[in-house]
Amino acid sequence: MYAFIHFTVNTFTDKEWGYGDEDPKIFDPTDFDADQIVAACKAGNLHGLVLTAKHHDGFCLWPTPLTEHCIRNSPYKNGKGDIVREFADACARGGIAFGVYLSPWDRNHPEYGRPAYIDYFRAQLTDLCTNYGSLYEVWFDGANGGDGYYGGARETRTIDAPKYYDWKSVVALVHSLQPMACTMEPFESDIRWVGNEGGVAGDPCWPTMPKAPWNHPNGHSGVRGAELWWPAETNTSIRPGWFYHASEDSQVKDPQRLTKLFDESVARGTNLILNLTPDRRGRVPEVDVASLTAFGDALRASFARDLAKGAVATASANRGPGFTPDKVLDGNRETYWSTPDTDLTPSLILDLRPGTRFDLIRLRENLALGVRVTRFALDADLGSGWQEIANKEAIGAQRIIRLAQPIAPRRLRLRIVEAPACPAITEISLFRSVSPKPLSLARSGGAAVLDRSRLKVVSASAPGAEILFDGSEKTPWIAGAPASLVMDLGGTEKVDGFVLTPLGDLAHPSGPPAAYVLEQSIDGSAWRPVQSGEFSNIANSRQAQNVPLPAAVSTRFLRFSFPRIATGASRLAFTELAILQAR
Ligand code: FUL
Repeated sequence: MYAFIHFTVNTFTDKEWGYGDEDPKIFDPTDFDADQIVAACKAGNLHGLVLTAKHHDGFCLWPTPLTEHCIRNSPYKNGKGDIVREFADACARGGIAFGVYLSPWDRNHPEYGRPAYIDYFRAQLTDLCTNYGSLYEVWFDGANGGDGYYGGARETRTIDAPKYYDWKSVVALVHSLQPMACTMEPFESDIRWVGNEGGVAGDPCWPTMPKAPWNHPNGHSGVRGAELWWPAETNTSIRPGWFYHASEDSQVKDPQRLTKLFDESVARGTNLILNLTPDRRGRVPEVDVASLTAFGDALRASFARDLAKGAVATASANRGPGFTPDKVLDGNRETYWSTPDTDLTPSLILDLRPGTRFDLIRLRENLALGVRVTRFALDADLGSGWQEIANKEAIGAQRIIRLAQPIAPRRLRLRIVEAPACPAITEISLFRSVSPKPLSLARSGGAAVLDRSRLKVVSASAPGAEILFDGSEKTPWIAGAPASLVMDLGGTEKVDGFVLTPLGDLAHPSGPPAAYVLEQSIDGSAWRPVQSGEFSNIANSRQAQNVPLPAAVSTRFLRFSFPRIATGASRLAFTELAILQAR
């Protein structure tokens, strides 16, 4: 587990994606403290940190001579600051690993989309890979191409990403400068995306993939036996957004939610990169630190003592001296229990010390010898014979099973149900989970939402738009793009924003809207523009889109237009449209 840190101009503009036309002067953290951020990571048991050295807006957090869109032109330390350096140094002091995120998409650069930008991008990468000590991960974001400032052109530029970037050579460049760094996420890189930004890995999540570009079902679950070693990293943010927004202060994932996240990522054998959002001071907000601390404390306490120690291990077979069943208890990840080549479905029994009560079971294979176990089962003998308590696919480097309740059986059995080769199990450990201390996270009441039952559809570009007011995030309105919708609020109301909820299912054949245009009318015939904008990152992160208006408007009718779809889908869909009322 390690941290993602999203911090840049967006922190100051309250956006998720900057357009690239920001004035560098807005980047001005008042109390930046990389040590505080590293301490927050460590409290949450996060052993490294990947910093957005440059996000899609192109603003560089290091004083590069290659662009003016960088920290040199900000008031931070009078243009003498270097946030990348401060993080690298703080990670070294704190004993955690350091990595960088460098967005390939650059909405600021005039040459984006043309060959000259590739030279620039590679020069930036070289800079980051040579001047900031050792990096453990270099993150290349898949979100590429679209509209942007592009040196003032303000236009849409599309690229054919694999051809344009030539990822193989980019990955080779990183490896030549930083031999220990893993690259993430394009095809040909070391680590793959797990397929959602909600922090959920497939169960199972195989580390192998076909030697072909990433696609959705494969990325999420991996493909058993496929030829490429391309393990998944699970990513999500501690808040709904990737960047800090004061409006999300009451939506920090609590320690129980972080524990679930652990179970759905780390326990399924993937790395978890958990994003933290430094605020305008340049610190991780106190509530997030409190949640991380309670989560980290519980995790450390849960895994502090292996309760399998002292058990007696026997097995249906073993490969001979050096491969005996007791190897799963010796705490050494190099030694393992194995069977003769032809014995593919053996079992191993642990006779536990009386009173051993546990609810977490950790299994590991000796990864150097491959991912051998296809399916396994766990049985417990609670005094009346064997009872199956788990039946799963995939062990790999780590598989943690959490039981609904702690149990105290006399014996525990690992049964290999299916495997193409004899197993090589290095560890079976048992733990008793400690629940995180409940936190009273201040949940503000949130904005007032206009009573749904008063909303009426006056006209819409596709039938069935009333479903947007049914309170269910499962039932979409589906339309062609461009789409539009006129609604009657039932009377004149003071409106100060709206919330559009996309369909959560990334595999659904429809796609969410990429942008909106909002107009208002008192009488339903004379219209005035209110605001337009993009739903940044909606394609990958299906969070509810909370759109505040700069000032409240008094109106009876609202007209929403959705000019295009955020994905390549041919139909547009979303599930709810709530109107926020000024208090
Ligand atoms: C996405 C980006 O578009 C988001 O802004 C964020 O950086 C996330 C980690 O990756 O693709």
